[in-house]
Amino acid sequence: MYQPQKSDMFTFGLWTVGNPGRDPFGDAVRGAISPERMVEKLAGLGAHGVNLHDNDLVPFDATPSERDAIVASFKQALDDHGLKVPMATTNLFTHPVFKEGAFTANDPEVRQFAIQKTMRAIDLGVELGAETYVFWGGREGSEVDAAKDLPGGYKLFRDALNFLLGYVRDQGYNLRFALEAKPNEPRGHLFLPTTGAMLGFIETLDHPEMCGVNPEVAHETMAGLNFPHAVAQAIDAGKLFHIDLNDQDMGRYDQDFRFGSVQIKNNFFLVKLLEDSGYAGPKHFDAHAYRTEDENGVWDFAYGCMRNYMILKEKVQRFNDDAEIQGILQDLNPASSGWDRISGGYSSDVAAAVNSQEFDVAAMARRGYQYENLDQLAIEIIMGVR
Ligand code: GLT
Ligand code: MN
Ligand code: MN
Repeated sequence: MYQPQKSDMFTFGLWTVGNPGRDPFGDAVRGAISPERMVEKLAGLGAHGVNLHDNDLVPFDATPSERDAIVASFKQALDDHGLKVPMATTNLFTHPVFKEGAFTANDPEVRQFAIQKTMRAIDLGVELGAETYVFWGGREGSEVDAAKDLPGGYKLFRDALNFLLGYVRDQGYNLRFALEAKPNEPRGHLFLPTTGAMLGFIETLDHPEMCGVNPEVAHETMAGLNFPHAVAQAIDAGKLFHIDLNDQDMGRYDQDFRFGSVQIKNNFFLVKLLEDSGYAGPKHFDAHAYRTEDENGVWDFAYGCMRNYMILKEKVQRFNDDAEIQGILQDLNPASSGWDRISGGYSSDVAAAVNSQEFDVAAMARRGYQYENLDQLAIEIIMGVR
């Protein structure tokens, strides 16, 4: 019942299951796993697809013929195991050339190189079948604000994205951009730190209709925000193009833990939001196994992410089918012809009617809302006793 199927649309990055466990204080603890083996193992576990940065597959300094051989072998593995590449992205953060930024670097040569690298990575992603292209500005930010024209940084980011939107249109690619926010790490302060900030920025681009967001659990939580609320705003705006699932303790570094391992209640409401809204895109686990793990632990981690989602999805179904809970929710949200007049839009007649309306404010203020009862019922479902 909790066994993931390809139709569940679970995906992993090559950089996630391929994470060797390096951290700022310690070296890699696991050896490299070939992309072909990752494809085979993920397909066996029930995943739908695998995502990648250009350099997860093709090394930074590969020659064109080396690139073609690597891509051909990877495509063969995808075909052999029926796995898709729904999303691709560019690594604009590992190489030292990007230490001061990529699209927002002060050095215009670095910015042009970042554009060239991204155009080539877009070509690679499209060649592999990607329909979503993620932009995570890992080095776009600052520690030393004295060195940066801050509004100018936003203009540089916009100019780069507008140019790349033009490139995608010129090539006739079927590709949408998904912008991913993060408050900090690896820079002291990253530009566009939250999903809400991204949603505002998108409307300033040349083709906002081609751009949405890729919110990540860990990133919003690092900023002390409630992740389901951020995702809700993206859904409301029609901009939830992609999602990065993982888990995270509030107030910590970017932990990227197994989905469902930390904030069970928030995870439940996140799955409820995704399922109830009919989100049909990939559910990407941007997470990695603990540093304690060998390769077997990596596959335990990957299976656990998907299994936890499936379990929470079944809990959501229970919540939605629970007559007592649904009765309370109906009481809490009564239909109202009075409100319908307001949501139907402004008119001077309705304004006059609302102005002369009489309210029993004391009775309204005395009302109880049964939230203790409702929340306890939700908790009992999540804890498996209801
Ligand atoms: C990096 C980052 C992620 C982004 C990836 C896309 S790379 O691992 O921490 O949150 O989604 O560039
Ligand atoms: Mn992260
Ligand atoms: Mn991410």
